Amino acid sequence: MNIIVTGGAGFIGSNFVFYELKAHPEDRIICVDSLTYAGNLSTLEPVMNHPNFRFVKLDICDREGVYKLFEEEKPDIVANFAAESHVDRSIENPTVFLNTNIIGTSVLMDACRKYGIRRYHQVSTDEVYGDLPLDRPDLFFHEDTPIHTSSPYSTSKASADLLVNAYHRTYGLPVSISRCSNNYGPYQFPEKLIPLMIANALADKPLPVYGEGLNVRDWLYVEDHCKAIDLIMRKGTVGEVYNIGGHNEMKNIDIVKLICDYLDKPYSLIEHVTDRKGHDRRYAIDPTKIHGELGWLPETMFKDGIKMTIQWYLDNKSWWENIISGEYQNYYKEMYGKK
Ligand code: NAD
Ligand code: TDX
Repeated sequence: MNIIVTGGAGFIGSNFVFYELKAHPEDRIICVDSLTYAGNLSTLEPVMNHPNFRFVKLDICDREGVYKLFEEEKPDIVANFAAESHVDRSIENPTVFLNTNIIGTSVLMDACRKYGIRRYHQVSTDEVYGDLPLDRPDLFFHEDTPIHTSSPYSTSKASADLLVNAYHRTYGLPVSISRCSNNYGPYQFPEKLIPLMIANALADKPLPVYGEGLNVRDWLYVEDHCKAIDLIMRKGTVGEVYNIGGHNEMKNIDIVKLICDYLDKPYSLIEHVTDRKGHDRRYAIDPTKIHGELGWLPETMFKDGIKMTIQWYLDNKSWWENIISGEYQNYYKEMYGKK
């Protein structure tokens, strides 16, 4: 099969490309990425010369370019990972989120309609459900939990999900949607909580925790997410949504302390900074459906995954040191007012 993976130079997309080439050597992966600040071609270096891999630098909003690619490659499956993905950036500048996350999704699906497709898979997020109260540990997000978004990012992702459902109902497009909780692992851009804290702790810089650090996220190792998407896009029921999560809820402050412990850094590096506007309190996924229908379960325990992740950042300093220079420094100064 020919599989287009958009956003494959980013965090989850690149891990997915590696997983697909390993797990399905018979398939061909065409990676589409416009290489924004979050996309990094050096990540894909190990597979650049793989006979079943092609990289195409292309913006998913570029209709002409996308149609030309579909004509050339005749994809069987499109897995759309391409997105603006950072909540804080969406609060500063929503427009680019609306373009890529909504318009880009519609361009890809128009191409699928025009050229035909076996499956269009939309990689979505648990953030479309909004948040849960901190004092109700009995509540979880189910696939039929109403959409109730907080940030421009989550609203753009929810809008895309609604469009995907509309293309299924109106045009009969064979779609599926997955909504996953927070991922961690290798190649995550160090603006996100875990890699940011690792990079700062290694440099003995302050660790900026929003508010009291009591907000809760449900963490999943990236390869487990990739395995779930692989199953859904190949075997999941057309027209369905699948939640993906590992029942691994943690308070932000506990994650930051754990990273300090692993790196033997003092908690005095922790600095409580102004809270994120509209900060979602708790995310918690109920993954019963994907387990029951497709047999998926997370395989990586957090205690192992976080060790592997920290070790990866220790072993691959040049990867993240390169990308946190330049434009990122300006963003960081604006966010936290210091270097
Ligand atoms: P990321 O920011 O690391 O990577 C996004 C990639 O998309 C980058 O390589 C970027 O260059 C590319 N891209 C952005 N705009 C593009 C455009 N217009 N055309 C082509 N390529 C473009 O993001 P990520 O964390 O890997 O997230 C991937 C997907 O998974 C996103 O759709 C995100 O919403 C979703 N998701 C992420 C998480 C998480 O914890 N990171 C959790 C659930 C869902
Ligand atoms: O410096 C920080 N300090 C801090 O306290 C950063 C960057 C984050 N935080 C907090 C905010 C959140 O409660 O940590 C938590 C995690 O923050 P992020 O890493 O920015 O992730 P989050 O906002 O939860 O969104 C992530 O998971 C869902 C991804 O970025 C999204 O793309 C995905 O959809």
